[in-house]
Amino acid sequence: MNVDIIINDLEKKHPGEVEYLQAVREVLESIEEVYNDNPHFEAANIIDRLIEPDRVFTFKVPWVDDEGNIQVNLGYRIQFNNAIGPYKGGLRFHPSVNLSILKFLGFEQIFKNSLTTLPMGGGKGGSDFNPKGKSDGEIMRFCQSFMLELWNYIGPETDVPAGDIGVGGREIGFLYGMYKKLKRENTGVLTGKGINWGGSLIRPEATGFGCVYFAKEMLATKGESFEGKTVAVSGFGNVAWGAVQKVNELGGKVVTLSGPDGYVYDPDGISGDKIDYMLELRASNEDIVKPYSYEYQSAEFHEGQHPWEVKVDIALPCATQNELNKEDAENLINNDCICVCEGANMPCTPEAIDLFHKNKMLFGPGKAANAGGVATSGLEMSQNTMKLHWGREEVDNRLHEIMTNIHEACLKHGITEDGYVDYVKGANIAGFLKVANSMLDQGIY
Ligand code: NDP
Ligand code: 2IT
Repeated sequence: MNVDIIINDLEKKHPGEVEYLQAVREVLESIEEVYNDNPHFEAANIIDRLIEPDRVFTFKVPWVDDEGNIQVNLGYRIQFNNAIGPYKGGLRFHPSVNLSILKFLGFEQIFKNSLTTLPMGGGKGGSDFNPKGKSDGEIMRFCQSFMLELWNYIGPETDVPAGDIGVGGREIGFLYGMYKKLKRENTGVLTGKGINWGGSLIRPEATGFGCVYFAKEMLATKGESFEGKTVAVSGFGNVAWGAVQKVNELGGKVVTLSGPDGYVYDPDGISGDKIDYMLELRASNEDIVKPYSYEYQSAEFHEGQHPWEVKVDIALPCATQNELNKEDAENLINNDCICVCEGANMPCTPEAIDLFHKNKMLFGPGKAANAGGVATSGLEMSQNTMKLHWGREEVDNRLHEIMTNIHEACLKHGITEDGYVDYVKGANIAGFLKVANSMLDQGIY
């Protein structure tokens, strides 16, 4: 395999799809050695078959706003790879959504889902719809129109969407209602459902909890823990909320949150009712974090800045892709940060990751560290299939065990000669091997 040639060819086919090309390059560079050591992969042309999605659906989503105007957005579903199970992955509603972003997310999801140990393939979807400032009625009408197109392509054994940026419990409810009406079936076709109608306990918290469990495992390899550590978190959405809760439980102190407008620094720590306030802030549909600094006098707001300039022991980027760049990485390193663990998908740029590796820091890549969300979606699917409902402790224990297993898999494949663990390499190889071997078993189709 020659990574540069593959990426150049891919770029010719898909010019300008920068996020997708970035995600593919990272995986190929990590697995190059294993791939070349196993000629049967090349003989089956696994790479060409893996880097293109199985299929991509794009559709128009017309809806009527509160003023009676007819709006039109673009909708997408990408079914990337189903070698190990039904396509599975979230829906993102954000104005920045385009094919490149959804293809990067769908590609990452293949390996992430493989790492969870559960039978789920990779997919992703969404829309350039902007939920900011929309009423509940507008969100409902948009979701219903979106599902009117999507329903025929998905199913509990075919493709199971869930939430991502801009899609939480409310949106999943509206989407599920329309699916059920069209399909006339009460099946677990979406995950992240409400607790009264087939949802799983812990799913809302799962990505953030899982990220902190993963960081806890990484810290333990150095004899460290969250106890007494200061932590920078970015974002203030679903993932950030779960992470902040769990850091507090484990004795750490979270001192930042961020939004597209900048970040808040709260040296007193974000705990107790401040965590509940995050939900209020998110539900306000305003998409800015600044109001936190009006609500809590202890906090200061830094407009247009990244939280990574604050001196912390641990950094958990939980907002969006490429939100932590080389300069941010230098700031963290100069401030003696020991661990960076990705709650979001691909939040650190390749240059930032290079620096973390050169400085032998603990670095947990998103496809391993944020797999707790989709893993708990998998547990929701199991409960739906069995028509059972597990208690909080049971789900949390399973999530914890899955995160520990993912950490083990990363150690197995990521340990380098000097004993440093390259978790990027570990996660990519472990995720890849299971998918590639399944593709080999199932022939060419
Ligand atoms: P939410 O919509 O709940 O929150 C996203 C947060 O990131 C918001 O605070 C959002 O603010 C902020 N954000 C979005 N774009 C930017 C930007 N360009 N600059 C700074 N902040 C930004 O989404 P989630 O918490 O669910 O998702 C966060 C990340 O975690 C994403 O990368 C997602 O793919 C990933 N993830 C989510 C999982 C899940 O189960 N939900 C599972 C695994 C990963 P705003 O809305 O104002 O833009
Ligand atoms: O990026 C992700 O893993 C998610 N948004 C969750 C996907 C899911 O199917 O639960």
